[in-house]
Amino acid sequence: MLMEQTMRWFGPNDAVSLKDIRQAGCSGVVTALHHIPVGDVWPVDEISKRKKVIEEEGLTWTVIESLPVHEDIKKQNGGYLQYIENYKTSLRNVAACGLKVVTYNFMPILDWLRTDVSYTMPDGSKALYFERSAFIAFDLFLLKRPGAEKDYTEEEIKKAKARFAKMSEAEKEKLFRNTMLGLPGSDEAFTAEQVLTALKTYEGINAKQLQQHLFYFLKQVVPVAEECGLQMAIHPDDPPYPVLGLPRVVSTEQDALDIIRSVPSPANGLCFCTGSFGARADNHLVSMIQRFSDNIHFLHLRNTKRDEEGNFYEADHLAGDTDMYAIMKEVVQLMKRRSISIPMRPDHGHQMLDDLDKTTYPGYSAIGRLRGLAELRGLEWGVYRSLSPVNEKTNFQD
Ligand code: DNO
Repeated sequence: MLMEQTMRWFGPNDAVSLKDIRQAGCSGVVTALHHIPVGDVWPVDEISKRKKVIEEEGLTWTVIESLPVHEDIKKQNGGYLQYIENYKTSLRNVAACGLKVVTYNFMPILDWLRTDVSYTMPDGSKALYFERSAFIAFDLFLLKRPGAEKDYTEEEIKKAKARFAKMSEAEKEKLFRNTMLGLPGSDEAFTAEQVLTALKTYEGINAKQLQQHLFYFLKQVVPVAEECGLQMAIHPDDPPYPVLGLPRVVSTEQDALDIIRSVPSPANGLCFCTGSFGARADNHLVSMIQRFSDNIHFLHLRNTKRDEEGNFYEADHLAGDTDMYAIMKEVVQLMKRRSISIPMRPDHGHQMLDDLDKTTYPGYSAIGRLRGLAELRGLEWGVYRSLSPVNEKTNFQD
């Protein structure tokens, strides 16, 4: 079996249409009800309405990305018990509508973070970039997070100061805007006040506690997911280490192992994002896929190129530090062994060609993702055929 090929779609307001996604060669989309406030129940009629729109275009709603977890659940305060109940109801509702995979993350306050969402590559396309010195400069001199200096070495602070001193006002403004992008699917950027206030609410919550809060949440919701035939898939932290003094609990192989062991169940799994896990040199992706093979319910395939200073940019899908051939081979073998098809999406893509003049959500322009998907699809097909008897399959579309 081959992977189920999908793309993320941000809903009816997305500049990339369902038709575009279908023409890129996808059979499904990955989406969410972004208009429902985080923590509220997803009602059956809203889910079925969205599902119908997708199916009318000849696609399936393959994965929910994301059913977001309310901040109170992460902090175990305020209305967290009610929010967990709401989450369970949403799970039951999405299952009743025939959906199967639910992605979520447990990153405090923010989702993925970059310092530059239009970093120019040598070929003129634009990539997402995380530059450590620029990030430290943002933290110290733009956000002005109280106590931030404690998180960095003297050397790092010196470099960040020098980096900041060389920035023009426009560059500073861009750094601020890019770092404070809102949550996926939202056009509303964070303000410094919002982030500083939210950061305060995490004071006193260390990684151990955040992990306990995650396990508590999983103990509550995984049995419900299992009972209604759903697979939960936690997305790793991006970048996979602490930022802005916030704890992180989904960054390493050990983190993933602890999560899976906290509630052993086929419903308790991972969204295996090669881009997020791959931004750390100590995450050995192929052996992680082998180790977690029974619990990988969704794949984000993407590549990053790191340097010794902790900077990374998003490389072409087959370039960068991650050996995509080795990953693909492992996944193809895993799917053969388990007789399953795992949904996959090319995660992010460079902004290129006609898309350079369009406004799309950073990382989610159509043509760059189409390129990534096409390369990954060809790679998968080549690996699949090379591991199959010659007469087993002759055509990709069969
Ligand atoms: C970034 C995405 C993440 C992901 C969430 C899952 O492009 O992979 O935003 O959707 O973290 O909850």
